[in-house]
Amino acid sequence: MVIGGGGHGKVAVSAALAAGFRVTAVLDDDRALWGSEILGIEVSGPVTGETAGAALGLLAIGSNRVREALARRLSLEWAVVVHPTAWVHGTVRIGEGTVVFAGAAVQPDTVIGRHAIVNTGATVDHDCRIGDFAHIAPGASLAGGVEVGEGAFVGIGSSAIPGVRIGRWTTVGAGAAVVRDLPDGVVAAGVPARVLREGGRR
Ligand code: JB2
Repeated sequence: MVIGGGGHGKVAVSAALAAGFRVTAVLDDDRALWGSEILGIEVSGPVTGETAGAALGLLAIGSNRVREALARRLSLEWAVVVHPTAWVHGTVRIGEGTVVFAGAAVQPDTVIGRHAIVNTGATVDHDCRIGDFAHIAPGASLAGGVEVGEGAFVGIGSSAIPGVRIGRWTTVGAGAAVVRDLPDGVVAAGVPARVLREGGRR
């Protein structure tokens, strides 16, 4: 059961199917989507414990805050989905509900939390720590030993040098280069990345 019938849901369904899961339904609260299909699978709703039933679930909504809220509200068993073209070393630990999309690479001894996203073609080097509900966007590159806090969003094509810490619920803009630690809850962008705004959340 994939929860989220938007763009992220579509990529999540494709990854789940490629990984060999049987996707029986896509749930969404948006009535306008009910009866439509994602990759041949019907979208229905609303999103409740009852509609999800006893299925193995996957939260497939890009917003880190929304995934966090739904994970608290729904008590399902959550799938871990790794696209078959992603390369994940055997020592990597991945929390429930996390997805690793096509072409991503995750190197030894990295730990990824729950309901996180390692998006298409992202690379996560050795000994990284990625928190619950974090999102490493397509093509982003984390060097060894990088820490990404809970709920942080690391934007498309950005990079982080070895050992830096990206704070909880912090947003890193597209193409940014993180060369020093970023505090919790900020928006940072640029090369090198500078804090643009305090209190950023997504
Ligand atoms: O609070 C919510 C909520 N907010 C949005 N509760 C519940 N139950 N559902 C919510 N949604 C649902 O998530 C909406 O009804 C909508 O169908 C879906 C979000 O779809 P959308 O296409 O707007 O975004 P997305 O999250 O699937 O994809 C975004 O993030 C991805 C990572 C896009 O920016 C994609 O391009 C991106 N790849």
